Amino acid sequence: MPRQFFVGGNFKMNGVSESIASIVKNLNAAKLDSTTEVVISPPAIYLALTRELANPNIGVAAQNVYDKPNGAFTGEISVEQLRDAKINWAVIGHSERRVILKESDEFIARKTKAAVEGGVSVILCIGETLEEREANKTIEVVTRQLNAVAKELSKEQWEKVVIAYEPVWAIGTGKVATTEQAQEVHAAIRKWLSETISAEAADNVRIIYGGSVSEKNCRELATQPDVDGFLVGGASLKPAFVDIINARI
Ligand code: G2H
Repeated sequence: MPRQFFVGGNFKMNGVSESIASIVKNLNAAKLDSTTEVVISPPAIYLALTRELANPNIGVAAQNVYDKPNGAFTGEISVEQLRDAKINWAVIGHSERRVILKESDEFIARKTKAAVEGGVSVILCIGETLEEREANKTIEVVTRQLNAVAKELSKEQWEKVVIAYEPVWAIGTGKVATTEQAQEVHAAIRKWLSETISAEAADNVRIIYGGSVSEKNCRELATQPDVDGFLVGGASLKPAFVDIINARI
């Protein structure tokens, strides 16, 4: 079976109830490619509102989750609390959290495990910085980030993960990876899945691209054999998000 195209909208720390409700209502009313899985990720405080307003075919993701089940962890949200709010997805390991909040590969791996074991699917973000790309370390870096997660997950649990390759130098910069650059890294990630996890995981796990995806560049990126969709930041707040969801029609 072909992998289902996947488009995530990462609102980051943007929006208030009125603007988020308006984005969701526009999505509800739009004609979306029914073969594409759509998941939107508002700030935590608007998760319940978004879940309540969004059509059932639109998934909702938290932008983070903690690796412990409960306790004295001020400011954190558990997997059980997400499930209680009917949130079935979490973005984990976004570079903004890796870089600004100093989240380690191991911490991200533990959070991924906690989410998957608790029934929350994961959009796992990986990617290299400009310095790492210029030092020809792209594959080494994404492999290191994936190996940390592989230590925590069983082979079967990878079916609950969507891998988002997001080169840090392309995030919010307007500088998108070329189709060749994206395809090259996605193919290397699929080879890693095949060699490290299983042939099934290589066939089934979606590898999506993130970093300045827009309605202008999405169609060409979507033609690449190992690009199974997108994680969209800035453009997910705009009407153009619908065009990105519909990149293949
Ligand atoms: C990368 C992406 C969404 P943007 O962070 O995760 O954001 O599309 O704004 O580069």
